[in-house]
Amino acid sequence: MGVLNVTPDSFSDGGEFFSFDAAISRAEQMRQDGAEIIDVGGESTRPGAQRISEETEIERVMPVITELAKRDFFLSVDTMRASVATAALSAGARMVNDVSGGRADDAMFEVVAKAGVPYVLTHWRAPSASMDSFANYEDVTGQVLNETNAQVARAKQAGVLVSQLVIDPGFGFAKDVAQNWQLLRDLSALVAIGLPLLIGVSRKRFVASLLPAEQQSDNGLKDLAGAAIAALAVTKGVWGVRTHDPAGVRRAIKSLRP
Ligand code: PMM
Repeated sequence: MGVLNVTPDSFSDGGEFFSFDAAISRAEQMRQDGAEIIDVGGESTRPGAQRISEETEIERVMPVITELAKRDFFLSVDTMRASVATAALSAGARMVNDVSGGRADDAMFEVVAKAGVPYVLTHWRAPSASMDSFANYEDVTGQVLNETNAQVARAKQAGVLVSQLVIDPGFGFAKDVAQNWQLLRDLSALVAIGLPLLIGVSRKRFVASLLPAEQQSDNGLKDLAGAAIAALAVTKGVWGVRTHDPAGVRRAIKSLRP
C-alpha cells in the first residue's frame, strides 16, 4: 500500500504531494514501483496534529481520487470521517482506511457495512493532538489485542462482514518508542487474531530512533529500516505493508523469495 498524503503538513512527506499534478505523478510512480493499493489521505495524523474541517479534507482528496479512479487505480481513502469515506467511495475509492478504527466517527461502521468494501480497522485511542498522553499500557500487546477485538465486535454488530475486515495495530498511535518495538516483536500474536493484518511503520518516530540524532530526518535511511521491517513482517504473516517507499519494500520482500 503506497502512501499518498495530499496534505501540507504530514510527518515525513508534508507538502510534497499537495499539488494535484504532484499527487497524480507520485501515484503513477508508486504503482510502477509495485504498490497494489494507493492510500489517499487529506488529514495529517502526525503526532500533535490538529483536526482539519470536513470541507477541507474533502476538497483535498476528491480531485485526486476522481482522477486516479479514472486511471483504474485500486484506491483506499485514509480518513476517520464517515462523510469523507462516503464521498471518496462515490468517486471511485474501493477501500476505507480508518486510523481511528471506528472510534472517531460513530457513523463509520454503518457506511462501510452499506458499501461492502474492505475496511482497515486500526488500533487507536485518541486524536493525534493528545494521543501521546494515552500511551499508557501494562501489557501493550495484550491491550492492543483486546481493544482491537472489541472494535471488531462493534464493527460486526453494525453489519460489517468479517470478510471486509483488515486490522492494523496502529504503530505510533498512542504508543511510545518501546511500546512500538514490543508490538513489532509480538506481530505473530496479532496475526493469530485470524484477520488480514496491515502494518504502517514507514518513516515513523520509533523507526527513526534507530538512527543517530543527526540522521533521524533522513527519509532514505528510515526507508532502509522500513524495508527491513516490512520483510520481517512478511515472514510473520502480515497481509499488507503501508509505505512511503513501495520500491524499497517490494525489493526487500522479493529478496525473501528470490
Ligand atoms: N499511519 C499513518 C496514517 N495512516 N493508516 C494505517 N492503516 N496504518 C498506519 O500506521 C497509518 C495509517 C501516519 O503516517 P503518515 O503520516 O506517514 O502517513
